[in-house]
Amino acid sequence: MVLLAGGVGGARMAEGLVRVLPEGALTVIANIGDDDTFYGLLVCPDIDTITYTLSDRIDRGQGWGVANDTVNGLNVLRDLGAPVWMKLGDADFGLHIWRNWRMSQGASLSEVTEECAARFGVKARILPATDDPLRTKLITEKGLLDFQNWFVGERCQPAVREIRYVGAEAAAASAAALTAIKDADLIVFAPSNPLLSLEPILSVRALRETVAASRAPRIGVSPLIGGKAVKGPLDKLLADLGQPAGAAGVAARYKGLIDGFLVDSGDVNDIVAIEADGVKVHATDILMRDPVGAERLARELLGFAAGLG
Ligand code: GDP
Ligand code: FO1
Ligand code: CA
Repeated sequence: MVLLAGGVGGARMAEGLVRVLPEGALTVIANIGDDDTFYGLLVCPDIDTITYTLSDRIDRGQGWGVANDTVNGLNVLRDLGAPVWMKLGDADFGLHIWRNWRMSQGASLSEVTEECAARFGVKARILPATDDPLRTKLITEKGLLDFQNWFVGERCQPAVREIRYVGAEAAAASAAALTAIKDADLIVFAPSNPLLSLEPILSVRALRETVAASRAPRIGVSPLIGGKAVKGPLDKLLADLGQPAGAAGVAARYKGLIDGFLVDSGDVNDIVAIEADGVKVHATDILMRDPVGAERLARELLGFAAGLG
């Protein structure tokens, strides 16, 4: 089974699925559009959020970073006059140093991601969408901003006019990710941000084409409940860009790529529009309050998929 995933929404869905599926059955294909370099170190927030969640290292309150992490390293960087708006904790720095060390020895991002997951005892395969650079950039009222600059540095405030996935056209899909999609008997679109997490993955042409051609059931989960994001800027972003809102707006973005879509029980008014596109809808409680709630949603998703199959 394949899960296309961003950070927090993707990681929660992954956590539910690993609790239900046989060990080794889940491959998570992660967004790398959020990646950036800090102090010369490549940082991969979505891969790391998934890895930390599935290894139970995650700071659950925050949704990213390592639980109970300290910021001694960052404080030294501040004393030295470096910019410190990105809160990289000490334990998190350990992973970034290791990743960069392994890559300086010639390992690919796919290799280090899989190696890290194995060492941390993650019971799923985690793969970046591509080993090539692919960066989300936003054209805003304040000019062109790198993703983390807009998201963390500017707290998502500057209105966004356009989103670009720089490097997508030249990026080759991860070979392992392509094989996983081809072999999958179920493809799930996590309740991730479509614009900032899943569309960067799908901007890698071969990945999109392989999902489009798959005969397996393909199911999305809405990241919006009552038109509002559970967390993050998705609702504001859709409004800024003048894009269709709500669960139906998200489902429409995946037209031709999904066969089924999970919406919240309160969003039954969206069902007619989604089913008009030939997508079957299942309405339920789609909020994952904790790992047990995520497991419950994963079971419902698998039951819905079996009915579509
Ligand atoms: P990010 O990379 O950390 O921003 O995470 P993702 O792109 O994977 O997920 C962000 C989206 O997850 C947001 O739009 C949230 O609304 C959505 N989300 C977070 N938690 C939940 C949840 O429990 N249920 C659902 N349905 N969506 C969620
Ligand atoms: N998000 C924040 O809002 N503020 C931070 O200081 C921050 C630091 C950070 C460090 C490591 C990491 O892996 C993620 C971090 N995030 C932070 C989250 C990051 O911006 C993600 O890209 C978001 O989930 C948005 O997709
Ligand atoms: Ca992200």
